[in-house]
Amino acid sequence: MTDGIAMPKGFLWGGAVAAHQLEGGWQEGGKGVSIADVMTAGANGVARRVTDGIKQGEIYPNHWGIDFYHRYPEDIKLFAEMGMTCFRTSIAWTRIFPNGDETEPNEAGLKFYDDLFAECLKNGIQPVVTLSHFEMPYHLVKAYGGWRNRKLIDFFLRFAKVCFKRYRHQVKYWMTFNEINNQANWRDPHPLLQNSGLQLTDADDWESAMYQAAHYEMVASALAVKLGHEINPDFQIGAMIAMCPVYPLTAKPADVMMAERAMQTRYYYGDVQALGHYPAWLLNYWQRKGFDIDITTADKAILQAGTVDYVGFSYYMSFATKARADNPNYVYDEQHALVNNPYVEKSDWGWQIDPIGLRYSMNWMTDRWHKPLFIVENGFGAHDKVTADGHIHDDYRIKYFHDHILQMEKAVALDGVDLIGYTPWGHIDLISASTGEMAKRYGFIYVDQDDQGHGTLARSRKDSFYWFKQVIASNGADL
Ligand code: BGP
Repeated sequence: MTDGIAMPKGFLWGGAVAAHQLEGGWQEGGKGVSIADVMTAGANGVARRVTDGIKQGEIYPNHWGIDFYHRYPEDIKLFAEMGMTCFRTSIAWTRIFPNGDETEPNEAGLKFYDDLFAECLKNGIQPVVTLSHFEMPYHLVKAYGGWRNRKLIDFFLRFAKVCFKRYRHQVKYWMTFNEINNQANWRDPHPLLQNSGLQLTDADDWESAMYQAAHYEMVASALAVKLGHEINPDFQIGAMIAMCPVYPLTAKPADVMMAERAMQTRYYYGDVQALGHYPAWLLNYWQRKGFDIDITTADKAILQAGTVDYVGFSYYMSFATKARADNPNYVYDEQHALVNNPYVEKSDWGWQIDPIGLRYSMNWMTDRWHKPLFIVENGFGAHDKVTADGHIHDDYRIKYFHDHILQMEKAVALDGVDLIGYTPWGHIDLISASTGEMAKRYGFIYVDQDDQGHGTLARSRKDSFYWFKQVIASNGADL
């Protein structure tokens, strides 16, 4: 179709991954064990688990990823063939500080990213880097209790400083914590552990523990923003928010209020990171609950001084909610507050497909945070089939991207949203973060591997590869 609207000159088109979901090589080059390395495979509705260290007989798909650690030169050639001008990945914290609390970094790990970024730049692709993407050193969980401990701020800053200094000429766009708000959304132990390294016991009040951990992460993020600008004033350092707008199921005022509270709860992180302070409703809520969150006067100044340059976000789906009589104060608890939205379709994994929700979100964030935006994840996880002709005809993925990119373009061209770029998630098939499956594929590039890690690992181009190539070549005009 040719209904697209060209993006402004210099708009970044790329793809996005995270180190632990594709690199493999989990014990190479002196790498330490990350939280992702002790997460088992899930599948068929069975959730992933975090084991206490590496256990015999368990499957840990992040150990092998798609072997990008060894194959990246070949993969980057394919990215360049597609026309990508940027590539979002993370720096595995455990390659640089294997345990997280060392004072000196691991040179072999730093060298790996020297080479990776050089290979990208050689191919006309600028790296966009997330510092922490669900892969903190496992040792920091065991020895310090993860982000419930203020000491983590220093460990993260040391890691950030080493990366900022080492790659100051190769990387301009950075993000501190991937989907920092996810830990508050799902309100179950897995994301809390995955993102914040919180191993909760029955004695813990999970909710205040979560707010405390998030606060330390946001202080660390704000300090990193300030430090990064000192190291290179041209750095652009962003937040990274998982954006799933929550709609009221009906126009009943109580449903609208519930949806508003859902948005406030899911996105207060953006308020803190972009505006530099906590919103009134949350301070009031903590007071009513009797939560005594450790927030010092110095912390408040740090948050104010370290607001982000832009807001990176992932967008996959929207949600809907409604008020309940047993919840008169509109407390948002995501596990119990969401309802089916009859107006949108769903993926095989139940993720609601809502292209207009992307445009809506872009408007909402622009109005609220007044920062440039960067879509650093968007995509369609699906079961792909290699057909008799040896190809993957993923017209469903093309349709998903067509519809979302069109809404993105309207937000820029018709609503005045300032957007830096667009990096579809998992543009090369990789290990799913939530399920540990290989079968949940997002890529334009197919990787021959199954959930058990069997396969040739050969890469091939799906139909969507050629489609996205033409989108990039036309700067978004030819969808
Ligand atoms: C986001 C994460 C990614 C990624 C993506 C798709 O939440 O930032 O790491 O994996 O979602 O999710 P999944 O892999 O669970 O399908």
